[in-house]
Parts: sequence; C-alpha cells; structure tokens
Amino acid sequence: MTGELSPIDKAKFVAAKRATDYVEDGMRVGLGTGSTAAWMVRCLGEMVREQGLRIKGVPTSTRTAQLAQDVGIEVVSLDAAKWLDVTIDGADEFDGNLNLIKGGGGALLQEKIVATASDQMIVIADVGKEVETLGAFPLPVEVVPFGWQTTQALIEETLVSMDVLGRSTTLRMNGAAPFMTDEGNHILDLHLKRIGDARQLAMVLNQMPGVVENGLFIDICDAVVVGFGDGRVEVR
Ligand code: ABF
Repeated sequence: MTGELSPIDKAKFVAAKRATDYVEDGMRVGLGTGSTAAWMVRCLGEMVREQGLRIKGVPTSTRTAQLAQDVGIEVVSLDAAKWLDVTIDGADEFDGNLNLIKGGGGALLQEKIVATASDQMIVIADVGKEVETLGAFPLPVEVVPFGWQTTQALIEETLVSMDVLGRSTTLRMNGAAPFMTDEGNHILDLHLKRIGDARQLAMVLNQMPGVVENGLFIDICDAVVVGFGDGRVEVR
C-alpha cells in the first residue's frame, strides 16, 4: 500500500496507521476527510479485509464515503450510528492545547458534527501542522449562499474588534466558480495570521446570521497523533 513514500506522505501514513490502534472490533468510527485521513481509511480497510475487523464507518464527506466503500468498510449514516466510539480526522493546524483549525478540505461542518458526536476525537497530522498559535492557516467559515457578500462584510467588520493580526477574507473558489460544500454552502477563508483568542472568535463567528460553522475546533480533540518524515510517531 505504501511503496516508496515522500517524507510528508510517510509522516501522514505513520500517523494514520498508529491511530488505527484506537479502533476496536465492533466500534462505530467517524472517518475524517483529507489526505491524512485517507491513509487511515485505507489502513482500516486493510484491517477489515485481512483481519476481519468489524466496524461501522460514518464518513465526514462524500469523498470519504466513496473511499470507505471502495476499501470495504461498512458505511452508515450518523443518525443510524446514533453515537460514535471514536472519530479519526486530519487538521490544518493544532496548538499546544489541542485546539485545531480544520476545513482546508471544505468538510468542516460534517467533521465538527461527527467529531462532537464521538466518545473520542483523535487527530492525525504531520508535524508541519503543529503551531504555537493558531491562525497562519486561513480560517475556513461556512456561510449560506443567500447574501454571502453581506455576511462577508459583517465578518470583516467584526474582525476589527477581535484579537487577530490580519482581517482580510476571501471567497473560496473551485476554478472559476465558488466552492460548494456537501451541503451546498460557500466557504469564506479568513486570513487572520494570528488568532489571540480562538475560543472567543469561534463563539462570535457562529452567532452571526448567515454563518453555518467555522473551522475552529475548541476543546473537541482528545489526542493528536503526530507523524514525522523519518517514520517516527508521537502522541500529544
Ligand atoms: C480535514 O483534514 C480538514 O479539516 C483538514 O483541512 C484536512 C487536512 O488535510 P490533509 O490531511 O490533506 O493535510 O479533516
């Protein structure tokens, strides 16, 4: 499955592989989105096919659902599973408090719903995702298409009074058209550079009309499995 991997892919793979230790027979498992999570899904698929592991997988995007089915994992809806034993997902940034920025792949809404409906949320990430302070990665905010430019202006106005370094926002594009999430919403990326109070920012954003969800995951992650290009793995 792995062949000769680049250091970054090796880091992602070893983190994903180590995270499968959190999965036991009979579990209901939230399956994350992104390239690191894709390694995890492939590893679980191999365990299902070769070790007879029995799990029910709840995907966090249509592309993860497709991959899970392709590798032989039984896919069920979150409502059918009702609650999850563990969710394993990637991240764009994680800090020393295990707070995250997620949503670089545009799946933050389903990812946050699934992560919070789990007994445990495990993040898998290459060491390049580790930061002192969140914010260098643009913060994704999911907004409804109706009046999105007004919502964008409201967000930029609110950022003036927030503890952030940058205040510009951009509409995420998919080629020449706006990016659309699985729910048919748009994503605004907030170029904040440094977020002083992530908890406060997350609350303020989600109180704004038109905002569906933001990519700050505060007090949700239980552990981060960090992969290194030389094959080492550390658990934070
Ligand atoms: C997903 O994993 C997203 O929330 C996040 O953007 C992405 C990270 O992608 P990758 O693992 O490809 O770096 O959960």
